[in-house]
Amino acid sequence: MNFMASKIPTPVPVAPKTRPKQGDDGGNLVLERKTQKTKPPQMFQVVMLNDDYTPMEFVVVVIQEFFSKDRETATQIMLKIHLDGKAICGVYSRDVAATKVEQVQEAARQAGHPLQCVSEPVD
Ligand code: TYC
Repeated sequence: MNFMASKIPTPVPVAPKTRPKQGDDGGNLVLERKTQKTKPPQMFQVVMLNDDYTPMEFVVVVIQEFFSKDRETATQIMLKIHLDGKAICGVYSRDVAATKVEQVQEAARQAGHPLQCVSEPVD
């Protein structure tokens, strides 16, 4: 039996040699720079308000805990609130700012202090 006779080589397709036409990218991916369309999200500042009753130490601890400030920075912010009536504790996305306000309000409620803070859009 002649095994070699049944082994017909399969023709390998060869790509035709083509030259890119005028204005053709020759099959390459062309990336075009587009003008940025997405605006950065609106940010919200959490503003804490002064009152006559909440202990200074409580405010310092709240600012440390919920706004991730060290004790010195938290004390400076607390004193600014005490002297100016209010101060910004941090700037966040809408949802994070709303959560901070809830956390502060819940901590104040549990401790029986009238401490208030609000979230407001940054211009
Ligand atoms: N004014 C308060 C006092 O004299 C202290 C205080 C500071 C309260 C900041 C609230 O957000 C506040 N005990």
